[in-house]
Parts: sequence; C-alpha cells; structure tokens
Amino acid sequence: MRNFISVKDIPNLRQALDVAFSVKQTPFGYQHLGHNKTMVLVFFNSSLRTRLSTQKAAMNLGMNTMVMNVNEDGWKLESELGVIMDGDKPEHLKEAIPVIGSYCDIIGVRSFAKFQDRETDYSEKILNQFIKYAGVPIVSMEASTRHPLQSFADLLTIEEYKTQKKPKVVLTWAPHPFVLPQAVPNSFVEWMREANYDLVVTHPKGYELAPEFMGDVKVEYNQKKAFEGADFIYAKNWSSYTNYGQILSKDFSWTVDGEKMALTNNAKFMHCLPVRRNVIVTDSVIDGENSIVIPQAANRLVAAQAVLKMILEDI
Ligand code: SN0
Repeated sequence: MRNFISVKDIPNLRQALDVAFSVKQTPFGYQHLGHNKTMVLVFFNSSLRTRLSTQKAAMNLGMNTMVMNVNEDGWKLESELGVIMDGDKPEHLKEAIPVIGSYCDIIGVRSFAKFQDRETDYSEKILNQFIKYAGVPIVSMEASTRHPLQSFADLLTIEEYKTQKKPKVVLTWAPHPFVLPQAVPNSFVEWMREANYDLVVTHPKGYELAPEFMGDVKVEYNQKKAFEGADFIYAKNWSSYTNYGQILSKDFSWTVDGEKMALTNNAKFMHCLPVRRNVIVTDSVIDGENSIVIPQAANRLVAAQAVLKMILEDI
C-alpha cells in the first residue's frame, strides 16, 4: 500500500483485518520494519487519539516520529495556487510539503473541512497537495471528507464484538452545539458498506450525506424505528451537506438515551470521541455496560499500526 486515504487504498479488507489482529497480538513483533525510518505527523487541527495512537503505532514498529502543529508551531501555510503571497502566510504548501518529505519516510496529515465552500472541501485540496508534492507515502489522519483510521478501528471493534456474521449497524445523527465535519460519518458508511454489514443511517431531514458515500444505503428518518433490532449504535453529529456546513437542528430528542437503547437488540454503543456527554449521549448510556467507546478508541492504535505496517512493507 502506498497512501492511506480511504478504504479503497486497502487491496484486501479481510487481509488487512488479519494484519490488525496480528499486530494487536504481537505489537513489538515487527520492529525491524521501521528501523531507521521516520514519520512526521502534520496537524492543521486538534487531536488527542489520532496523535497519540499514530505516534505509538509508529514507535511500536521501530520508527521515529516528529509532530508538527502547523498553525501553532510553524509558519502559516498558503494552500491556494497562483496567489500573491503578501498576506499572513509566509510559506506555500508547494515548498513546505516536499521539505517535510525530505526529512522522513511517511507523512501523516490532518486537515479538516473549512466549510467555506463545499466543492473546495470535497476536492481535498490540502490532502491532494500532500500526495502530489511529498515524494513519500501519505496517511490521512482525517481530511475534509474522510477519517479512514477511525473507520478502520470502528470495523475492527465491530468484528471483535459482533455475535453474528452480518450485524445490524445503525449510524445515528445526534445534536451538537457547533458545526462538525461529515468526515467521520462519510468514512464510516464507506467502510461499513465494504464490510457488507446491514447498515441503516438515521438523521433529521436535511442531514443527508453525500450520494457518493451513501450509494443505496438505507436512510430511516424515524430514529426509534432505526434503532429496532440494532446490534451496534454508532452516534455522531455532522453538519448539513446539502445546506453545506449549516446546523439545521439542535433537537435534543435525537440524543441517544437508555429508552432508545432499550429498543435495540442489546446493542453496543459506539462513538469516535471526543463526545459531548448529555448532548450526543446520556451519561447512563456512555457509562453503561454496553458502551464500547474505550476499546473502540484503543483500537485506533491497532488500526494505525496495521496501516503503517502495510505501508512500510511496500517502501
Ligand atoms: C471531529 C469531527 O470530525 O467531528 C473529530 C472527530 C474524530 N470532532 C470535533 O471536532 C469535535 C469538537 C467538539 O467541539 O465537540
């Protein structure tokens, strides 16, 4: 594997899951792969899990890591092509990216949607410049439209906790005070489709995800109906795609609570974190015995290590 941007970069998902389970069992078994290799993690946005799990994954594989928080530690970087650079950004991505690439063997990059323009966000302008100019493999640590490391960890977690071959997985929108990206739900849908689970997406009208991600996945606008018989409830807020970047609802009747969880097939509760308690999900659900958010987050390390292992084996 060269770059890791979406599920489509994985040649064989079943084999990738096997790689993940093997690195989970033997985290220090592949240290020779990363010997004398360096990964640079570039963050344009905040992070807790992604930053620590990717760094730890690289270290488990014997790599060195360097972390750069672009907006805080470095020069502000210009990403527009052909602009007169007389503003607040002293350096262009066209120089910064190959320079970073010259110091390392793999680059991880996080660059969220900016919500100024849907087309710009969905064209993955920054991520694609990294792919074009880095000269080394690129791992997406959440871009404008996808968060593949998260989805890989989600898939691993479902594989570990499922009790039937094709579980019913429900992705539910939940309220949030601020504008959040569609990257996590887009990616989740993409991976769940690839895994061929019984996927249902539920959200208020106006929160339809991009058709290129949804395909023919079922949307059920009645949240309680969607929850019936579910084996996994995956909660997430996102802003509107159709009314791009708008908050159309803050309806707390969409918060995941015990009453709704009681409609499910004793479903496990999942969320990518960070989660706003008693907005997205009630304390009693996230603290309850069916909540698997912590093992889910722990699998971020496993997913990242599997991805880095597959890339290291190819460079
Ligand atoms: C990010 C998102 O894409 O929704 C990262 C999730 C892994 N989440 C947030 O930015 C949450 C911030 C907040 O204010 O709750």
